[in-house]
Amino acid sequence: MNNLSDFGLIGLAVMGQNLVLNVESRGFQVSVYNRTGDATDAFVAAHADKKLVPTHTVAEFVQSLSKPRRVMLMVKAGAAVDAVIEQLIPLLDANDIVIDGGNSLFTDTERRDAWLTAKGFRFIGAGVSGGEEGARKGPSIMPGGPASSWEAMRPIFESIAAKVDGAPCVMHIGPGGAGHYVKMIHNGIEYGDMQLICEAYSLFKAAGMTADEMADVFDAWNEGDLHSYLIQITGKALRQRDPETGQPMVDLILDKAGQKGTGQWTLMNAADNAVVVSTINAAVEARVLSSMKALRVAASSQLSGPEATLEVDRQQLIAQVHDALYASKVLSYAQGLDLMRTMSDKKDWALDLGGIASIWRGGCIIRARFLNHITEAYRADPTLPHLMLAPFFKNLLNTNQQAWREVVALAASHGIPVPAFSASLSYFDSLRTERLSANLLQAQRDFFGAHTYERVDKPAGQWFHTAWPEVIE
Ligand code: 2AM
Repeated sequence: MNNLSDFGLIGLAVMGQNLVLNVESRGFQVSVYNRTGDATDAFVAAHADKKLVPTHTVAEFVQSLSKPRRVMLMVKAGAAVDAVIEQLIPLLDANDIVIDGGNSLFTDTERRDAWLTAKGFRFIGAGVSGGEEGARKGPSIMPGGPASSWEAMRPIFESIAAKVDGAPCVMHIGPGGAGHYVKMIHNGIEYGDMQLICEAYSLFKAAGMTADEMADVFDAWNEGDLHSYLIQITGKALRQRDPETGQPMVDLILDKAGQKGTGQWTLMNAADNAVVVSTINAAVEARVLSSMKALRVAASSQLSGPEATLEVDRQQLIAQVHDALYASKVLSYAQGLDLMRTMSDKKDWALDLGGIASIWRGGCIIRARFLNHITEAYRADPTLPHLMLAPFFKNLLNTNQQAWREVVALAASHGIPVPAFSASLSYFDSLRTERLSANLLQAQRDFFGAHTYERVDKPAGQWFHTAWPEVIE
C-alpha cells in the first residue's frame, strides 16, 4: 500500500461500493468514506485483500489522497451532494477535482460547477449508467466539465468503463452540466425502450401466447437487429418462475410501475425547448396511468371496449410487432437526439451525437447493436437535421411502416393500448407530411385573436389578417 491513494470515493451504497471495486481492480489504490462509519468498516473488511483505505472523517479522507485529489461522490442526488461538497470545500486545495457520479439534475450540476470553479476547484458532473453490475464490471460514463478535468480523470474513467470493440464507453461529453444532461436523455430513451417492449408483450399476450413462448421470441430477437440488453433481460424475465407457485414470475407482479424522475425531467426539458419527445412522453405517462390501478379496476367494469383477443396468425404477428417495435424505437431515439441537438446549440456544448451513441453501446441499460447505425449516420453527416433522414433509417422506416401501421390499427381495433407505438407513428406521419392541418389552426387563431398568418402564395415573413365574420350566438 502507498502512503497516498490515487482516488477517493464518498458514499458506499451499492453503486459506490461497486465503482470502488472496479477502480481498485484496475490497479488504483482507493480511499473510501461513508457518512455512517460502520458501512466503511464493513465494506473494507469484506475486501481485506484489496488496496482500499478506510477513513472515518472527511478530513482524514482528504488527507489520504495524492494531489491533485480526485474525489468522487456517489451519494443520494439532491441536498446530500451539496452537503458533502460543503464539507469538502475547506479541506481541498486548488485544482483538486470533485466528481459527482450520482443521478443529479443537470441544472444542479451547472450550479455546482460555477460554485466550485469560483473557488479554484475543478468539478465534473458524470452520468454513470449500467446499474449495480455495470458499476462493478464496466459502466458507460458521461462526464461533463472542463477539458482539463477530463484529462486528469481520463486514465481512471477509461480503465473502469465498459469496452466495445476495444473502445471504452466514456468520452468527454462537454462543459458544465452536459454529462448529466446526456445521462438524463439516456434515461428518457430507456423509458421509451422499456415501454415499447411492454407494448409488444401486451400484443403477444392478447394473442394467447404463454410467457415461455414470448421468451422464445425475445431470445430470437436478441440474435438479430434488435439485439440489446433490454430485449435480453425481457426474455430472461419472462422465463423466470415463481418458486412458491411455479407460475411465471411476471404473472404475479402487480402492474403498477414506479419511477424516480429522470423521465419526467426529460419531458420538462423538452417542453422548455419546444422539442417533441412524444414517444418518451407516452412512456412516462404509461407509467403514471399504470399507477392509477384503483381507478382502472373500477373503470374496467363500467366502460366497455372491444374484446382484447387477437385471433391472428401468430408468426405474422410476431414479425409485424418486430418491425413496429424497431421503427418506433428509431423515432424514440430520434426524439432524444433532436432534444440533445437543440440543447447543444442553445448552450454551445458541441455535443458529438455519433460519439454519444457509440459510448452507449456498452455498459449502460440501453446498450444495443443498432446504436452503431446512429454513430455511422452522424459520422457520415455531422449536420444531419434528423435521424429519420439518414440513409439507413430512411430505408428502415420505409420498409417497416406497413407492419407498423397494421400493428397500431390492430391494437386500436381491439382496444389494446399501445401509446408508445402510436406516438412514434404519429410523430413519423406528422414529420413526413408536407402540408399539415395547421392552416386551419392559423385561421382560428387569427379569427379570435388577430394573430395573423402567412400565405402559401406570398413570400414567407409577410403577415396577413382577415376581417372574419362576426359571431352571433
Ligand atoms: P449513509 O450510508 O450514511 O446513509 C446513498 O444513499 C449514499 O448516500 C449512502 O452512502 C448514504 O450514506 C449517502 N448519503 C445520503 N445522504 C447523505 C448526506 N447528507 N451526507 C453524506 N452522505 C449521504
